[in-house]
Amino acid sequence: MSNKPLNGIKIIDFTHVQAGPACTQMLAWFGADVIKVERPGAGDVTRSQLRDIPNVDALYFTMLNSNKRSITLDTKKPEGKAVLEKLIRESDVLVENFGPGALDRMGFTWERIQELNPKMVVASVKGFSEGHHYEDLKVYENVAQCAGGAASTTGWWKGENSVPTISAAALGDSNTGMHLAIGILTAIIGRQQTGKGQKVACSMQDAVLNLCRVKMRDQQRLDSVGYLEEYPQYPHEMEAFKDKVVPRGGNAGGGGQPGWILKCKGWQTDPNAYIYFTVQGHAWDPICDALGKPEWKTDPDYMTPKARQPHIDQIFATIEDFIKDKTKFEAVDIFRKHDIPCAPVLSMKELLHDESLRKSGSIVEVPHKERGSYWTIGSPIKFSDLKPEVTASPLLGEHTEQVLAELGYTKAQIDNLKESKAV
Ligand code: CAO
Repeated sequence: MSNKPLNGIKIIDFTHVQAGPACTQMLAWFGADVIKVERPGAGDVTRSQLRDIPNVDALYFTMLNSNKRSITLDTKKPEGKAVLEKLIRESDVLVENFGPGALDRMGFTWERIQELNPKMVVASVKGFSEGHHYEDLKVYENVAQCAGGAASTTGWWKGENSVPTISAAALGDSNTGMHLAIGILTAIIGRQQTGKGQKVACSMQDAVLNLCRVKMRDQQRLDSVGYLEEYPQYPHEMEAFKDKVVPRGGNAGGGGQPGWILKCKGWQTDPNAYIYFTVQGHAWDPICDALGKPEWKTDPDYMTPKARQPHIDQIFATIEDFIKDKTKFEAVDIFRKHDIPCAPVLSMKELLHDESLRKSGSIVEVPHKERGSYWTIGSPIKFSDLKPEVTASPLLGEHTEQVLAELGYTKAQIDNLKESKAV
């Protein structure tokens, strides 16, 4: 294996489902030795969830656990605890996303871990942060999206579908894992200065809220100004602001630039025949040129963003009319020549087969012992001197004997551990 920046960092990966595994997978891509610790016989629940091939690790597992090693260990048995203690003594980081208190109940409190290895970084994902009035709650993705402000601000503000809405993007799970990865790397750098490890925690609520920063901005603007001029409710549906609660904005831009999802040729039958179009404030002239509407450049009703806002629906309707005989790709090809920020709405099928994504390593095919091969999402972070290579997720307990041998266990001791069902 070529030299990678995190080579030499040993991580006990006590994670399951998505939030924790996404974090440790990324650290494994960058060179860390990530040892996934799983319950004998069962393993991470995602191994068997939503299987597409009988008796083979599900894609849910393989796509979140590449580049790791797997050992089985019953950490509630004394023999299993002893193995974990040895591992803790020899590792740099322990990452976990158990329900609240589970690690303590297992006997591995922060104090105990510090006794075993004062240099250890212990990183946790929980639903809510320590001391929060909901700290005892177990949390999954959509719960976090509701608790972190994403659901109340996503979706439609009128009609029968005007309910808080969940994003398909894993804002609660993988996003929290990415935050945690930053925390772990920071603690490792901190340890270089102090010689000591520390506890790193990221709650799913906080990680979602961190991505909803602009909505918290809007709440404060609403409190002081009384309305939000870039929201689709302004200026024709001002009653949406009367309670001074940030309303859902449909597909509006969210920043200072109005935007919307617009229909292209074929939208009647293709659910993704759309583009996202942004009316960038200072780039109005190119939009007028692209649409063949030069008169709008000097029309006082259209010249400034403020003047345009009351007509924004009509502007979007005009653009839709212009692209109604063009596919989403043809439409983008026209607008890109005018430097207009826009993109086609891409389906998962299109993304999976996207040549550019495959070329850049963002979508990769990985050989797997039991599946044949599978496609997964590679590192979204690109480096000039590191090309993360994605290797298969481990089978359950594939590396148990190897890791135990590295910890100094003899063949006879390993057999004893197997007999006691501790591994
Ligand atoms: N050996 C022995 N016991 C083990 C073990 C092992 N190798 N690995 C886990 N366990 C035990 C734990 O110690 C715990 O035991 P107790 O509850 O008796 O102390 C038990 O397994 C269950 O752990 P859990 O509470 O984490 O599992 P759950 O399925 O009930 O809950 C989840 C799952 C995700 C809701 C919960 O873990 C959670 O809230 N995690 C924090 C937030 C989070 O990360 N959520 C996102 C998950 S990604 O969608």
